Amino acid sequence: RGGKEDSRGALVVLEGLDRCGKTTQSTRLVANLERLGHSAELWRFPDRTTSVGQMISSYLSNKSQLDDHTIHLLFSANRWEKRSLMESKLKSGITLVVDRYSYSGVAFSSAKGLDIEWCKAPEIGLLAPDLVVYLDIPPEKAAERGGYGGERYEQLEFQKKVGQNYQVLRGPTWKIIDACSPMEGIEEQLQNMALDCVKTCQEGKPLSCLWS
Ligand code: NYM
Repeated sequence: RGGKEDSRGALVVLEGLDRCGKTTQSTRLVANLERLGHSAELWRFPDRTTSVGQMISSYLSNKSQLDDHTIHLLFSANRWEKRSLMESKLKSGITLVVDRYSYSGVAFSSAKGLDIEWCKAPEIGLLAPDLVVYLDIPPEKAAERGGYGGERYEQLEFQKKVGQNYQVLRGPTWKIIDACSPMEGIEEQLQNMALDCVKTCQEGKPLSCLWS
């Protein structure tokens, strides 16, 4: 235990409302980890490159209509189709920085009125993140940031509900960063949180599964 043979990468997830700065910060985090000598990759969900991902993308851009349960299960399937690759990357020592994960799945779908436990069920058995960083922004502030891009869900009233659902999902692996503070400060806090997490994973912290 704690020996080099147990060394694995960390699963770091960034969550937050649309336009909270997740994409910028996850990109910077990967660059910073690599600069410090860690192997790291940037992942995102939905992964729009797969055939399931293309169905999701077409739904998000209002080019297709799907029942709320159906699209929920597609988002989940999109994570399941990546699960084994995710596990093998982590086991080979690569840290994965993931822009959105199961928490987005649950927070967004339950904002439409779906039962939260029903929403969590298909996520059971996916890999549990070692760290979830929530970039906290008031929905009104997020809406001011250059406007929403016009995809489905990018509306103030909906985002308020999503924010409330995220609060319900918060657990012990969550860390909150004020997304309205200066960008450099966010970058530094995020880097320090991730480095601590990478260290505990290198020291042999076992991989676990959702929801734990
Ligand atoms: N989204 C994302 C969901 O509704 N369920 C999910 O499981 C995931 C991963 O898709 N508004 C929503 C949140 C976003 C949208 O994400 C697309 P992005 O980060 O804009 O590509």
